[in-house]
Amino acid sequence: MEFLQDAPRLPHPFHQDRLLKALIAQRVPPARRAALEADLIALGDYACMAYERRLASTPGEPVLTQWGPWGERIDRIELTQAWREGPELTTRHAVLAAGHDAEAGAHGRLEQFMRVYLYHLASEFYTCPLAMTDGAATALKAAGNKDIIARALPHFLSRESDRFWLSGQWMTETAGGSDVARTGTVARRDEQGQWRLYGRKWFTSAVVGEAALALARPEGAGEGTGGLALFYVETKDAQGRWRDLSIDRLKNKLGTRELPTAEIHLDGLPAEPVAGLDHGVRRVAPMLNVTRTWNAVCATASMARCLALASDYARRRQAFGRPLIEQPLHARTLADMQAEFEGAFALTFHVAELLGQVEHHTASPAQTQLLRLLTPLAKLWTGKLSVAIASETLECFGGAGYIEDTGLPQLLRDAQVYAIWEGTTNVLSLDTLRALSASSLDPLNEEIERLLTHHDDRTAAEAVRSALDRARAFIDDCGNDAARLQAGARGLAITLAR
Ligand code: MFK
Ligand code: FAD
Repeated sequence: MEFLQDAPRLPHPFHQDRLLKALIAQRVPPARRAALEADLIALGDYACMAYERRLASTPGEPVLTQWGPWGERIDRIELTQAWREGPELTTRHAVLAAGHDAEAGAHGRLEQFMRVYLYHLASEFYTCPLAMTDGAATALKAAGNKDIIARALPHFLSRESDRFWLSGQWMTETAGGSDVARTGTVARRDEQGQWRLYGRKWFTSAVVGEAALALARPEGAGEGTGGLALFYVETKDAQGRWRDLSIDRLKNKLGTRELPTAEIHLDGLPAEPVAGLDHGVRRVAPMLNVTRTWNAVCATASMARCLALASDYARRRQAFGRPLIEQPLHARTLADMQAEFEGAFALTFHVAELLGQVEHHTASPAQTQLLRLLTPLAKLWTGKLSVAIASETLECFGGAGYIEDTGLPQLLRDAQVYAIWEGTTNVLSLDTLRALSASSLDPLNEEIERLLTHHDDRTAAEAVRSALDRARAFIDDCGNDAARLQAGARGLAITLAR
């Protein structure tokens, strides 16, 4: 009989996840575990179902229809099945709302990001607009505009799908995505005093969202990011029709193909300033830091999926007389990947926990500073590592890893986005310098010493101390030479992250 290779099977993402269970045991109060685990099991079940469904059918993609049968502009987008299921599933299991749950307090963020971690791969990047909605809720709370908070947050944080709204994050334009100072979108008051936005946004990922936070320059304002304002917009009228915006096209992307990322024109879209008419970047920063945390969690979830499949396959595939897992070099390859992944997992969930502590004012000043530093580090390091691990995973499957209907190539294509959006590796390396320049390294040292003493791991303690010493020496050595400091920023950031 002809040989047929056993396909890899996906272990249950919650029941079989040793790291996640250990994290719950260590960091989640016993009284909160049952409710959390019920949601994690349900999201794990959904992930298993989605994995089988993906293999059984051709993956879907969103479709934009711009014109109706009689010539009217409609810009209707049909979404994939996972996207249609997203609102009901994620509100039921509080994938977003858990992070803002008053009862959970400082633990809310950790519990939320465990849900995100289990849901992400099944979501077909519905997590992207969820992240932006979470970021919008966080930025609006920080800005303190009572009217907008009262209007938007009951929707953004809803646990009922029919009330739930998604928010976009409209920053990138043709002239600049990293350098948003080049924003060309203009805000102008109409005769009734209503602000309206005019311009072109070049990448809008939650184009189906009901709201967005958008950067625009009020007419007559100065140049640079200081002259930008942050605006809150609602995209649809009471009948569900687009208000004063048109969708030019959906992007034809390397990966994240189920995510409808659009180019749009704003043609007088009504808008409200979130807080004042300047310093838009400062005001959007809380959103950036939250979406960067989501990015790190989702990149880590992609690594977990890669390792789960590669490890399972290594037990099913034979070469040279034994299963791959019994070949010392293959076992070593997987172990190296696992070690890198576990480091990324620890870093990422430490950021998630710190975020909750800072938001609930239970963090020390040193922990607050550590969060500011670790957020770009976690984002940039997991972004890069997820591509390396996805690439190695494909190789672990040999030729099968290169073949589309195994579903494996998509892991690599999708991973490439984590390093690009929400600040590229270089931009986040420079943000690391920004975070470091805001204060000295001493409180960081103290906090890291405290963590390492707690973990009682001398080798790790020495490695971290030596990385910090090297970072400090490099910064001191650069003195006022900004060009040298910037040129070394990526090396510095990656050393610190690892
Ligand atoms: C599935 C996974 C989920 C992920 C979903 C992702 C969806 C994808 C959506 C997107 O990609 S949205 C677009 C994301 N775009 C970016 O992330 C922009 C990248 N560029 C930067 O981050 C630049 O560094 C930046 C635009 C911030 C540079 O602007 P500036 O004005 O030249 O910087 P400047 O003057 O240093 O900073 C202005 C203020 O912001 C300063 O505060 P002050 O006004 O009080 O002095 C900075 O301290 C503050 N700031 C900047 N970055 C900050 C920050 N504050 C806190 N945290 C930060 N990260
Ligand atoms: P550029 O800024 O032109 O960067 C090009 C290169 O130059 C990069 O390698 C960068 O690291 C490097 N570089 C830039 N400045 C420096 C510097 N000072 N020093 C060293 N190197 C530097 N944006 C939104 O606003 N909303 C969205 O919903 C959204 N969705 C997206 C979805 C997808 C799938 C993708 C791919 C992008 C999305 N983006 C979105 C856009 C994304 O945030 C930008 O593409 C990203 O911030 C980079 O900007 P850019 O494309 O203009 O590249």
